[in-house]
Amino acid sequence: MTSYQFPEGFLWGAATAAYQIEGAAQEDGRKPSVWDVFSGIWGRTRNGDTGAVACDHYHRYNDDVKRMVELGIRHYRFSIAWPRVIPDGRGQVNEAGVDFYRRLVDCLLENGITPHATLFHWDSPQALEKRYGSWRSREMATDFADYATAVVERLGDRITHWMTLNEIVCFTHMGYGILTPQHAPGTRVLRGKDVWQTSHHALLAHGMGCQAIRAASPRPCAIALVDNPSITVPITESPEDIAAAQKAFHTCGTNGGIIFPALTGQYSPVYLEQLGRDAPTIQDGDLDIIHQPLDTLGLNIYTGTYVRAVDNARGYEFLDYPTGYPRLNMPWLWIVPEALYWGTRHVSQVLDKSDLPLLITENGCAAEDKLTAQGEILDSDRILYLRQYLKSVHRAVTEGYPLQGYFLWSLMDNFEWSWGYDRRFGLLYIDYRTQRRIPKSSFHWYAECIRQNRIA
Ligand code: GCO
Repeated sequence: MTSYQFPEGFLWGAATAAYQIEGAAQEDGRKPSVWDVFSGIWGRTRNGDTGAVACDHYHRYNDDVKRMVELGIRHYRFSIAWPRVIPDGRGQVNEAGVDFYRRLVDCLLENGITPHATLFHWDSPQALEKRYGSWRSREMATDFADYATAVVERLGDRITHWMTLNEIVCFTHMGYGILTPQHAPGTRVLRGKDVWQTSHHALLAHGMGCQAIRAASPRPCAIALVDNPSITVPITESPEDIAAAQKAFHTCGTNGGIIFPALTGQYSPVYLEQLGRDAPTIQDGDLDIIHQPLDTLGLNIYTGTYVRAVDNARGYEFLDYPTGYPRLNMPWLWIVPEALYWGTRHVSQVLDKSDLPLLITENGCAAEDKLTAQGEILDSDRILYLRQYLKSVHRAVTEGYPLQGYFLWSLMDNFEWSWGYDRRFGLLYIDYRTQRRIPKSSFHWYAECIRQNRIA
């Protein structure tokens, strides 16, 4: 019997992102992001929802930090909105926008909570979309680096944990496409290559961003990339299936073209071959810029893909989910708890980064939360999900992989991108009519895990 005790110092946290919670879209000099514009077009999001008000966290951050204290987290991951800090994308810094983050971070620090700031969680300034089509242009990378410099010069005295870009694939491959893209800016392009060029530019932005942060930080700091690789999970743990899952990690999702160049300095050769004419143009020196030393890698993992060894040219196959396979309240949210373990292990063994400290920067689920007549949310489904996934985290830690902490997505229900407010991922239920925060059962359960430093 294991008690699922975590080692001393294991870091427990929760995560959010600016556009999903802040609201105050037009306040204190903020100008529109691509998500304001995109969600403002009827039909792009469920019920026409936008982030204009969201959880009104901009005005309620004080109360939200109190909730964090009740929860017991000592680490909080949030993002900084580029269009608040540099409303036109480049040029003039809006000090009033920076001040919001000063207030927030001071409040966190006063409460013993370490801030982990993501510089970009998808809300790029609309001005740059107009100027050059955002990620379609290489200029986006230099503008991002300048924005990173502006933020770190101003906030680097109180923030020492930085994350560059969140989930490159989601704002490039989901924001640009040959068919109608689901994410902002929602740009149709002609060729697969055009899409791959956008993620290549994002990789460059990450690399230049790392250089900018290091140059601007007044204090020693830790820099992370946050990625959401597709996780291959061996259907059995036979040596053959494990080898198959490791091999398949290169070609699963977009791994070979995103996490591979970021961590190894090379697009995975097998993956490049598979891309063929869709591969991006890579200029001399790009890969060196992209491949910056990292202090931490952040992994966002919600699900996984089963793989088995077979006797074909590749030696593996991806398995479909059978009818009736359990999932939670998103079409892609298949319950595959082992993905947290295998994601961690693949970084060590497939990407050959066994010394790189890792954080789970997001894990959690949407459930069909309903308020009971007594005003409670009894989300035993979320607890079931989290408990299984945390066992997988525990296994990775116990086996000695350098996994240092876990951020639950999300602290509170929020604007779930094209799903609007229709999907709830929070530990705190938000009543959007009144902006009341109601702790769900999972909130109390997670608080107990943190208090005991074990899976409760
Ligand atoms: C991410 C997304 C989050 C989503 C969450 C649930 O980083 O994965 O940015 O913002 O809300 O993943 O889909």
